[in-house]
Formats: sequence, C-alpha cells, structure tokens
Amino acid sequence: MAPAPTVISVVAANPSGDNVYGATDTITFTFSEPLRSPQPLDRLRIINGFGPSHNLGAVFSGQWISNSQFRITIDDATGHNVSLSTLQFVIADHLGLRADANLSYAVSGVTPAISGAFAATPSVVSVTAVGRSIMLAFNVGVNKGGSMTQSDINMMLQPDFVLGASYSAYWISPTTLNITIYNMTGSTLAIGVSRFDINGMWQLRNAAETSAFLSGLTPRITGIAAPMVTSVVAINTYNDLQYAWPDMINITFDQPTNFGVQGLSVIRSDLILLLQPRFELGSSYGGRWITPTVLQITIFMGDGANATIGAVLFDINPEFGLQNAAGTSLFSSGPTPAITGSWIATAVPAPTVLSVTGWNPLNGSTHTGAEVFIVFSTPTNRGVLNSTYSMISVNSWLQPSASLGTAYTAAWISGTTIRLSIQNGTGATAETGSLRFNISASADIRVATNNSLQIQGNTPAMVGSFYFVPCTLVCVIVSLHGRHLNIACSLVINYSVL
Ligand SMILES: [Ca+2]
Repeated sequence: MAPAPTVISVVAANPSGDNVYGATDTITFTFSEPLRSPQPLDRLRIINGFGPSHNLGAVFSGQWISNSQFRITIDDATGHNVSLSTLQFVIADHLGLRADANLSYAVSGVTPAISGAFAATPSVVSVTAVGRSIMLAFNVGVNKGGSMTQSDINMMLQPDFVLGASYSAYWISPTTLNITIYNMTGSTLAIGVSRFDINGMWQLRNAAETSAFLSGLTPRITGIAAPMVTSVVAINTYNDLQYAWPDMINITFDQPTNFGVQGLSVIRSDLILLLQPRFELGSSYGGRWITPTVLQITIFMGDGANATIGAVLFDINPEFGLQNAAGTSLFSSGPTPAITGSWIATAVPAPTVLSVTGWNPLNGSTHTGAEVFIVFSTPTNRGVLNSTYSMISVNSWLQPSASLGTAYTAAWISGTTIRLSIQNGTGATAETGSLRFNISASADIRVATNNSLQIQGNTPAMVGSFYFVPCTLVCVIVSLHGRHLNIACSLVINYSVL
C-alpha cells in the first residue's frame, strides 16, 4: 500500500469582500495528488468527515472543484463560532480519500493551519489628535482591548514621529484606540504629516478573528495644532535696578487660548503646574490673562529668584489642558522661547542732598513752628509721588542727628524737596550748623525714573535758623560832632530762609 495523500493547504476565501464570515465564503482543501472518484459531501458528511473544530453554520456543502481540490461553501452561517485563530480540521479515514494513481491508504489526520480570511482586513479610517490624545478609529471592531505600554505602541504602531517622552494607550471601544501623551517633551508630531505603520506582528484583525491581520501605513494624523508661545518678555515696570514687585513676564501665544478668552487669573501653584519653571521666579507671584493671547506674570516678592534673561524659563505641561479658544486643538506643551527684555534698568547716579535749611515763620524763641527743607539734586521717586512721613518715619528713615521736639512730620512738597514741620519743639536740641539727617536706604529715595540706587548717608549740616530771624540791623557809631551822633547801619536780610 502506498502512503496516503496529504492536505497541502487549507485556504479561507471571502469572495464578497464583506466584513463577516457568512454566505458565499469558502474553505478550499488542496491535496497532494489527485484522488480517486471523490464525491460531493453534504453538511453532515463534512462535519463527520472533515471534523471542523468549530460550528461552520446552519447551511453549507462541499464540492470537488478538481480531483485534488475540495471546497466548502457557506450558505447560511447562522450559529457559527468560526475563528481563524483556532479553526482546524481532522479528516477521518472513513471518508476513503485515496490516491487515484495507485493503491494508497486513505487521507486522515489534522490538516495544516488555515490561511486566507473570511472577512475584509480591518482598516484605520482616521487618526485624530485632540488635546493630548491621538485616537485611531477602525472601520470595524477589532480583536484588541485593554491597555498598551509605550514600548507596545512603538513596536506595534511604529510611529514615524516622536510622540513625546511618556505615553500609553487604551482601547476605549473595540473600534477606538486612544493614545494619551503625558509628557510631550521631544515630540515631533506634525498635523497632516505624521502617521503610524502598523506592524503585522501585532496580529490585529477583526473582533471575530475571521479577517487577515492588518499591517501598513495609517492615514496621516489630522487635528489642529496647539497654540504656541511666540515670545516671553521681561518687563521692568518701575525701570528700577532690582528684580522685585511689580516686575512682570509677558508670555504671548500665536492665537487666543481657551484660558485666555476667559481672562483667568492663575495663582503661583497653578503657574508652576502649567509652566514648570526651570528657575525660581520668587517666593510670591501670580498670573493673569491680560488678553486672550497674553499670560502676564507679576512678581510680588522676588526673593530666591534665579531666573536670568536669555534663558528658557518654561516647559508647558500638556496635562494642564491649554489649547485653542475653541477647545479643539492639541494641548500646548514643551519649552517656550528664551526670555528677552529686562527686569533691571541701566543705572544712573543716586540723588544727593544739596542743602538743609531751617526757618521759623511762627516764633523767634522756640523750635515749635520751625520748618526744615531738605533739597535734593534731582527729582526723586518719592518726590513725584508727594510722599509723606510720620514722626516715626522721620526718625527711622531720615534719622535726624538731634531731637526736633515731641511732634513733627515731613512731606515732599516738590519733586526735589522735603519739608519737615515741627508742631511741638519741646525739648528740641537740634541746632543750626550741627543738625544733619542720616538718610536710610530703606527710605527708598531714588531718582524719579527709579533707575538709581537709593540715596543713603549724612546730609550737609543745617543752615538758616530754628527761630524767626528774617534780618539783622547792625549799627556802628561813626563820629561825634557836638550834639550830633553819626551812626552807620546795615540791614542784613537772611534770604536763605525764604
Ligand atoms: Ca525690576
């Protein structure tokens, strides 16, 4: 007896091109040589003779299309449980399939794995990017579910771009895979350009597992690009020489943002979440969208700051959800442009005190009513604000070298001049020629444009007088003639007190 012929292939076919296992689908068995007088087989004989591991459906039959090829055609798949992953056939020798050429044993045993497919290969109908997600939509439910790691995504989806530094995926339905990007650092995602190249090794096919595996390029990613930062600019609001209130940073986007159109205020802790500053900006600061495109940060307390002009200050966190005004774009992410502008002005010399002059329009015997004028070389920041000082402020900031009494105040009466007024001079020891003021840096007296250091240190000694001495009459006896006394007098008017 010759050996039995063998089954060399079992091939599924889907002549209708539809997406399901059903009517008109076929399974073709090819034998290694022509068989002797094979007969058509009805459903029951196929079940008994070919031993399908699954229910092939309610109605099907088999025909020999040649002496070496047998084809099962499905007419009604009702009740089937066919899956290409597990379908196999075990041919029984009682079918008596023997070689035509010689006396052989009958074919029997397990057939080779089935190839081909009963349903069209699934396709990706769209790849859409919104927020920090990329969604792949399939035309039919597929045989996948659960989640995918970053390396799964890289291996099976083979992106032709960098998604970012951290991402994962989750099947939100049998037709939709959602990739979430947690850290977009390094992302090269380009709307309308980027896409995936699905790896056949993934073995993705329809949910019923009656199709072939999908592989190859997906459509290009569609979506709306995220708002981008076009500039980060330092603003030295007071034109001063320090990083301090009310210095600012304007972050300008290329389009209105979802937060911008609401004009939201952003507290420091949220700014840190959104912007992920690479440097400290101070112990207290806050932000506000001053226009739909500009987020303005105001420094309240600059202590601890180490940010420098020219540095990249921020990495926008996509998790914060900053996107276009309509809320339809990708979320903004990644490093912002280097900061330009300045928080520190070019310095000019500090003001100096030109003179300290006293007079007393009220009385000629006590300090009460006296006024002392401190005149600066140039208008000051305090002068242009008409600042005033209580007695405590005078003592701590202007620091007179001797007592001025029990009640006095001071006020800037012009950009250059402080007038100190003594309401009660009881016990005053200050005297012309010796009284000076030791101006403290904490008085914060700078040029009116703010861009000098604070004046500090001793003023010149006071001239003039604490008493009312508008003029002095000086007379001398020139000569004596009998009953005539000739006297020469001069009136010295003390203009310096006027
Ligand atoms: Ca400043």
